[in-house]
Amino acid sequence: MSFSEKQEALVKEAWEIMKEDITTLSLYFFTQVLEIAPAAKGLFSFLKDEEEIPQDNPKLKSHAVKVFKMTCEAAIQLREKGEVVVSGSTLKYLGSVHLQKGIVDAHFAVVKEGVLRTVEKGVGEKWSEEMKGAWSEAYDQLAAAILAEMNKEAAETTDEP
Ligand code: ISQ
Repeated sequence: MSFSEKQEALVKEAWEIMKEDITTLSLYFFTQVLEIAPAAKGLFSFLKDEEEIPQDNPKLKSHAVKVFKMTCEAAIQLREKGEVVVSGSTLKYLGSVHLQKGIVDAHFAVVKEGVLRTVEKGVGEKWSEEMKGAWSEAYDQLAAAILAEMNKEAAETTDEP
């Protein structure tokens, strides 16, 4: 899988704009995902009893920022590192937690839609098909890396006597 210099530049351009308003955009990201898939509220202890998505819940805010920032940083570093690198966590942990929550391919597609909608909102008139392509590719590589860890852990668990 390749990530071109142009794609890297587009992802970085978007990040420079989005980082100014990271909390609002991260909440927008989570809200989008939970609007597409309301059942995903059940995945989070701080959301499972909520009807509406609370915009002022500090736990939600900090988790949303952590996840969205990590996604952006993985995209920014992709070309330089030549692989998905996550900061503030490890791929092994992400594989393990998603496996434990019963996450499957289709869930990653929902979160992808949330990421793309958020970047579109964040960058405004800078949004383009090319920028969408760059974020799609970066996201697909992050999702593939997490899914690979999930499969690895699932295989290890099954192998145990
Ligand atoms: C899981 N992983 C990343 C982002 C998410 C956003 C909303 C719900 C679940 C999520």
